[in-house]
Amino acid sequence: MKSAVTVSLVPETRGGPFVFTEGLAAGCAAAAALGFDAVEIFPPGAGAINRAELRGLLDRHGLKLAAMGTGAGWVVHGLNLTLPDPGRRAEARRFIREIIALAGDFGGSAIIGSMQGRWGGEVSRDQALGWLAEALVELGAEAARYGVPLLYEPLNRYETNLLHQLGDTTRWLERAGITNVKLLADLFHMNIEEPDLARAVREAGPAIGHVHFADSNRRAMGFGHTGIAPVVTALREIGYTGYLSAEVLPWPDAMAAARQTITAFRQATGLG
Ligand code: LER
Ligand code: MN
Repeated sequence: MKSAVTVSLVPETRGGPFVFTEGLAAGCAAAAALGFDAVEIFPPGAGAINRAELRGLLDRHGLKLAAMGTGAGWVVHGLNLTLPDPGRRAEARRFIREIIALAGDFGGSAIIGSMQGRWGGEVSRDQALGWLAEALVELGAEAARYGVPLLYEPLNRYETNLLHQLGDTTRWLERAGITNVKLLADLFHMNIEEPDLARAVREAGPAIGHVHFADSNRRAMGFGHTGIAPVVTALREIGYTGYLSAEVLPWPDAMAAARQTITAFRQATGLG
């Protein structure tokens, strides 16, 4: 397993669960200084990232790109994959495709979290899940062109009403015939939705492609009450070799949250 930490470049996410928010250069420097393997970047859009600058920063600091979030499509532009307007859904897919291409050039996966949207009003649950499935088929195929999976993240009940648990999501992906899409297991959402985190990990097995490493209160691991040892044991049992990526509140401040994360990562995994 490998360690990663989030860097958000979107001013609207201040106050949200992103560790570093002072720019790409500062975020990469801090991540490398603390010994992280990788950064997970939350960009305002694909066009906001200068590829040469990102390449230079990753190379200079010996970092990898763990993944890239697409949520700015929702937070900044109000787009998502289950909006009733077909034009807006198409815009949402275009926004995500561009991030898949950008992240893919760096060997990283794009994340569909808040871009999944929700059902309600004129949109039934079946209709929303149908549109989401269509989008994941198309975007999963796009990610395959870069040799990476697309990551789909079940969120807790306060953020979506579509899919909340790893098990339900795995079964839905299978039923819908969606390929090259892996689960993002966010331990914060799972703490709300899963009866047993380790069991959920074991049951999802190879379907898991990425982990958001957050404690019960969305602070750095160790600052809440999640028992991480059984979760890491379960991840080992399923042969997980991906990232434990800190998508956590910068509490009490960004450096302290990052330092606590890497300490907890080392204690829990014996790695790094
Ligand atoms: C949102 O709560 C979340 O967990 C993010 O990873 C989604 O983009
Ligand atoms: Mn997450």
